[in-house]
Amino acid sequence: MNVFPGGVDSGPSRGSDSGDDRAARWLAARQREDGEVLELYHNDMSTCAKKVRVALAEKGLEWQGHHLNLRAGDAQKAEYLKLNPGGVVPTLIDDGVVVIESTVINEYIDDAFPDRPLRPKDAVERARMRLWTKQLDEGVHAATGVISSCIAFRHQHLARTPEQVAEYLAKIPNAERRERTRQAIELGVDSPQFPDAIKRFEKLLADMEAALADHKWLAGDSYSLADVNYTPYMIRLEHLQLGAMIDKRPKVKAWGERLKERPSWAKGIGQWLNQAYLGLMEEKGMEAWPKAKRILGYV
Ligand SMILES: N[C@@H](CCC(=O)N[C@@H](CS)C(=O)NCC(=O)O)C(=O)O
Repeated sequence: MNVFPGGVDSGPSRGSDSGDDRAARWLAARQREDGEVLELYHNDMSTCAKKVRVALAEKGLEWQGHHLNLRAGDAQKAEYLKLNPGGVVPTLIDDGVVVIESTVINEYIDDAFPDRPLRPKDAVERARMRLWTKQLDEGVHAATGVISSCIAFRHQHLARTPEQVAEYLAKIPNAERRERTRQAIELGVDSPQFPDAIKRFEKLLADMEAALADHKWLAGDSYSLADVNYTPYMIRLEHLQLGAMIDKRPKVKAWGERLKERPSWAKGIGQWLNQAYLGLMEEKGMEAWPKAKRILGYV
């Protein structure tokens, strides 16, 4: 199935030939004896897409990518909406089966490809893992969208014509997300949503610091989907020049460094970094920091 024939990308680099990569290819080949290739509809800088790319890398799975330009409304096209009615990335296709919602996709990947498990065996740790991933879907991801759009991404929209922006907004299927996005584009960091979104991250990081005082990874002693799923959100804070929120928490900072040392970081995030986005987030993040700092009460 190929919704956007022109948009097929090559997926993760196959250039290097480390022992890790050879093991990964062997594993992928073994798991896909039927010849089927996983397909991922994604975007280079989307947090949710990064989340799934990191999980696929942790599993050593090969995949074929279809890269969508979100600002141009690729995810709002009728063909794509048949796969993902919310008009968002990512979407995974496994042997013709369409799986949406990044948290669900990552659990699906762990179920369908049980080698190198990403969920703790212990029931308590597994419950903790789900409490972390649940929070992402119940506010933290939305807060990321608010912060990212209010600070930086609004400028990508504002560079387009008012008619294009109106069309983009009108095509957002979810009314709440449509309104959040409209306010972010029109008002930037003066959006009424901005302060609560920043504070949501402050609470999240405080909770993480407490959890990481007790164990090495978020849910316990083993690396799990909790760590996978939050990896892109930590790097987003850094890109938006909000790294001071992490720096004041030594355990979160050290955990963030451990995430970056894993080969899945380079494969799922590092090699996809888009310089145009990075430049915009850096410039606009520096402009927004004084306001963010005031909201956070940092001196
Ligand atoms: N709950 C969804 C959220 C997905 C989502 O919000 N994706 C964003 C990128 S991170 C998107 O595709 N936005 C569409 C747009 O910007 O037009 C999931 O976890 O998969």
